Amino acid sequence: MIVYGATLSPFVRKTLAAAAEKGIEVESKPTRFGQPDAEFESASPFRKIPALRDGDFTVCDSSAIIHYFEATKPEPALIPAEAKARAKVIWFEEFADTIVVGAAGPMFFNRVVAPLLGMPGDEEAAKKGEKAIEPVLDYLEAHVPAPGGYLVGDSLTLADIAVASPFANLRHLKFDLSRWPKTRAWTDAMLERPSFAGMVARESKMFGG
Ligand SMILES: N[C@@H](CCC(=O)N[C@@H](CS)C(=O)NCC(=O)O)C(=O)O
Repeated sequence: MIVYGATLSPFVRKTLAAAAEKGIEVESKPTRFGQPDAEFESASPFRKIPALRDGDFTVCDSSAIIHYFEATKPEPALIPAEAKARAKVIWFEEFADTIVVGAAGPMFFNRVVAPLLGMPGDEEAAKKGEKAIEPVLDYLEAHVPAPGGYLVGDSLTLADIAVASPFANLRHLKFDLSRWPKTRAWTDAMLERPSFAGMVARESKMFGG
């Protein structure tokens, strides 16, 4: 199986971490921004990352790909069967993908990605992200468990993976989390899991870390 897209994307990182936690072997294939790539585009018609190829089968979107992993290799389950737990997991995933990334994304794109691509960053948009993330972090501070614990139930789920993933981007941004110590401790512990650690270390090297 091939997963297309650079791990700097929180959606790609989330997908690769989910594969690793489930013991699914995938080849990670970064795509080049703005460069035509027929193989990738046949898996992702709107050029969004991540996309997946499994033989003749292709699909894009991190959630769709992770559901494919879950259906093809049910154990260990990252999406619980029990109704309330499943609903909470999907909520945390949605919260991470839209609310956390919605605030962290403009900071990361305009302060990190744009300079890497030789483009001017939009500092106004980055500053809006900085303001927007404060209530998001306040919410998480009230919900995260102690380091090593889980957001839903007593085992690792997609909720933990999805919420932790964009915190690697905040780390690359050197975003100061000292006002949210529980969130910082829990996300640091999550990003130290073998499913994330190697990826995040390779990314950090790009920024001299
Ligand atoms: N809902 C999608 C979001 C994917 C997404 O927006 N990826 C961004 C990178 S973080 C992307 O491909 N951006 C390039 C573009 O919009 O052209 C998912 O979960 O995979």
